[in-house]
Amino acid sequence: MKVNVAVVGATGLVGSMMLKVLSEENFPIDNLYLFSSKKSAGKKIEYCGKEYTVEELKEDSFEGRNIKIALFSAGGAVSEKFAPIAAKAGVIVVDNSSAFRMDPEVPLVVPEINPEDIKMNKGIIANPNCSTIQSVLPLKPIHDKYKIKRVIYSTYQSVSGSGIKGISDLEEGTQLAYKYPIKNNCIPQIDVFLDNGYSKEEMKMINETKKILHDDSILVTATTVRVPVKFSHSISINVEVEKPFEVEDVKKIIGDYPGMVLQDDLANEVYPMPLMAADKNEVFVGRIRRDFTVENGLNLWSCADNIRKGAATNAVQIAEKVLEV
Ligand code: 11C
Repeated sequence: MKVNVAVVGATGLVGSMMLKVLSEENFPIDNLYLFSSKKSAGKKIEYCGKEYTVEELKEDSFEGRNIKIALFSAGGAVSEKFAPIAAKAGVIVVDNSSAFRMDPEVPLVVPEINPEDIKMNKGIIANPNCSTIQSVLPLKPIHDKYKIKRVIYSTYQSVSGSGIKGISDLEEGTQLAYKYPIKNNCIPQIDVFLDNGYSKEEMKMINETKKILHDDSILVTATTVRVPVKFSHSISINVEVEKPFEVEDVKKIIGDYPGMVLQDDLANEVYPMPLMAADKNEVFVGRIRRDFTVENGLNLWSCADNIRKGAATNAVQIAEKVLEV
């Protein structure tokens, strides 16, 4: 059955990728509606050989159009205002912003991990932060089998996480997205700092991990860093589990899990890298090895395209699940 679909923020980096992934997935679209701010309204966008005009998002944009699903990626303020309006009009919103992620009434979904949470939606489903998605995927089979006690994230995040301005800072040296030059540099600040000394990005990773894995007992800490890479985030993940494990088994359960590709062949110097993960929908995991400093410790390395699996692909996969339930 074909449905009417809207993309809010259609002219942005993630919005454009949402359209690309929708077409790659042959998403069953009847009518497509594209929305943006007033500034970008009127732009023409081609989708599957047909030209669409981007409309300015207004309070009545969702009325009388029988829109089944709206993918939102226009920032937190737009989501805060318009996602409830859309939900009230009967639309199911898949929201890529952080506005509703920690709302107990809103499911936070990685389709390979907790698709059943979609059923409890009241009109809004949240798409997690990009760094969280590619971290919780390898953690899920480990947690199911060995029960995770503690996680330490150290991230190496690409400039595309800051949108077009981040790419411009790397390629043109503009300093629109960051206070400091990003070329030849690493910036240990992603988003604003909070009173507890952590950045907002670090707290997103900490809180979203527990919510997606349905386990508040897991201890999580994070350091998030911007690096001069265009696409794909990389995360070093240190894990401590309750039960003894064999490294080979951890490799197997990660390789067997949907949505992930195991790249771990030291003899041939094979491991995930952002350059190779870019423009792919999967999460690539490797460098899986024992952490000898604690009883049941493990180190691993995850790379994924932050605009695809970290944002657009995960949102479209949620939308596909919505049609299934
Ligand atoms: C970054 N992770 O790389 C951020 C971008 O909460 O969805 C995505 C922010 C979010 O800068």
